[in-house]
Amino acid sequence: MPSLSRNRLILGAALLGAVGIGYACAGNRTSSLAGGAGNAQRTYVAPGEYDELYAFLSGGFSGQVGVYGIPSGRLLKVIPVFSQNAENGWGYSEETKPMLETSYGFIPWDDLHHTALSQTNGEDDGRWLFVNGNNTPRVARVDLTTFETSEILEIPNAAGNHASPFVTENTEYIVSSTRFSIPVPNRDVPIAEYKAQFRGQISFITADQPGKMDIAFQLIVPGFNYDLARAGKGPSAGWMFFSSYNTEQANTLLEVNASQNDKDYIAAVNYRAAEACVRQGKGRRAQVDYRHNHMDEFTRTAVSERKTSVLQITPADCQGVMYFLPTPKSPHGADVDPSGEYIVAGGKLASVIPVHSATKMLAAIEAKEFEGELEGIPVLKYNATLAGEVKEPGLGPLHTEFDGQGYAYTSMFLSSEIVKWKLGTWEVVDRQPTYYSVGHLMIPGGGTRKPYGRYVLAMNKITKDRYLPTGPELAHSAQLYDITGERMELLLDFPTHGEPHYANAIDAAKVRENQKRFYALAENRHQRVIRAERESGIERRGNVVHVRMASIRSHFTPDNIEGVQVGDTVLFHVTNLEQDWDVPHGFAILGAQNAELLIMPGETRTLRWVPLKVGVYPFYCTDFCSALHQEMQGYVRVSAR
Ligand code: CUK
Ligand code: CUA
Repeated sequence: MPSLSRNRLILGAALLGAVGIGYACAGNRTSSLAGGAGNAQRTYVAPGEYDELYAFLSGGFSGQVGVYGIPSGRLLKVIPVFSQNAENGWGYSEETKPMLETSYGFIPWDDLHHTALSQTNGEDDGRWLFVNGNNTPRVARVDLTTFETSEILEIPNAAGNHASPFVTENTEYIVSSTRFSIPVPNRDVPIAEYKAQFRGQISFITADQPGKMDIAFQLIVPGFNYDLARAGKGPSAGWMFFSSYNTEQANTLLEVNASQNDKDYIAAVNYRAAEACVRQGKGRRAQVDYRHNHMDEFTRTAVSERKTSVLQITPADCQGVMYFLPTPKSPHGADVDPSGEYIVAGGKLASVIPVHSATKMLAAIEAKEFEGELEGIPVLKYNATLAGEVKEPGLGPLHTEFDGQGYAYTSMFLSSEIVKWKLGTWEVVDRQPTYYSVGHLMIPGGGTRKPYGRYVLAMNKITKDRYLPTGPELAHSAQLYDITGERMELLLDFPTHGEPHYANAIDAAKVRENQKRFYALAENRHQRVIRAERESGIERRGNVVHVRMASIRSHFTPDNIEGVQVGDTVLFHVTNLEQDWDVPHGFAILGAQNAELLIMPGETRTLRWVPLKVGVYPFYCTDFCSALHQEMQGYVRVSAR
């Protein structure tokens, strides 16, 4: 046995050496385990007790969101957003399919990177979680009373919706910008004409009315890359700050490197000025094609509507809408501290972390301290806006969050660590290794006026030897640190669902009490609802057979169905008649092409089935609902046409 564990350590060290992760070594692993027993107590949530926080971790290429309890790291739920999810029939039931419609057709997948909680007065309010779809540009709203995706908006003139969603102080807007510049409107042009024909685009999306998300206006900007952003507050209220690079407008990164410029930029967008510009009638409506999908509250059926125009403005038409703040090499994150005074850039190839001052920026704009302009957009002087630089912080600074106690925490991708530094003095005061290459990090409320603080969560890009291996594909990892003391302390590693890029966490008290327990049957306005078993029945219309079915512990009505023919389209509209918390019923039939249904109490869900062969087909409840769950079943007879 001893030789086995020793071999594992040696193997681990060899693997790490091969990928060049300098900070990680067997020694580090051992020391991180040293405080184990005490740390275990701090993350232990006793049976029957609740976690302190809900954490929402993006699922990356899974298209979903993982909901975890903090500090335990326990997975509570996976919320499908841009995905089909067999677990609850999301994207398979007829009611949910329209949520995944886009102008490109039905797209049941996306790459979900970033989360943003709704805010009131700059604080997380626990109403909604917004997320982005990176690939086919979309943003979505998740309702935190149901933990269900309630709305998806496609974004026209976007390609690669990485820079989104960023929420403003009172959820007036969520903001999204395109990662890839493309021709606007998109058309057939030579790629080499990038500079002349390609444009960037920043969308301000109204978000405070559920079911009514839409593009308020789009700012059409030069074809640079615009990436991560934060809304301002306090002295920077009314501004958004984006990291921005590739101002060379290179269309290939093979020969012309997008990082050849010594400095890139933070793009500062004054959206109050943009609103004024729109009010003055300086926008123009452009023809586009995009979709808005939302879940109707009473029919619990998704509606997908096509939209055909969008309001656009440009910096040239709207003076004072946009400025560039020079920032060392390829900034990635652009984060605003709780006071709204400091804008921190993560220059991933830079050796310092530059911090801009909102007050100095406003004064510099007033005094016109410009070093030039880029396609008509003023470029401020570096020293005119700079508040300070964190020197030699580590390698590869990416993202910064704040604890509300005057400290900032920056993730260091290349040196695999979190670096804690002090706002104002710019001194590094602590650093702790991550296992391994950390991307985003998250402090609960860390992007708000009032951080909850207490913890920082690292979301790592490489897991290597942290967990039991599971073949070629290993679990991704998150790591929880206690930040209540002077030094950060690693408390917990936990594997995640999909790849977490970013996350938010919120005091459980702001969400827990608002949970919907069931849908009132009396309010169910689904087209084929039944409110009692006697209303159930079978109706044929041409080749379509509608079965209105009741499910209640522990039977379906009807449970013997005849008269179905090969090639018919059978629609099982199953209403769950229960009016109690935690009694879903499931529904599946032999040969079902559309997975299963999971029907919440008081809800109606529809499974579409086309039988292809004669025979007798059993159906049953898939969710263990009572002692007689196994008896909850029935038969459909399928005859030749
Ligand atoms: S990010 Cu999406 S590639 Cu730094 Cu928000 Cu990682
Ligand atoms: Cu209903 Cu099991």
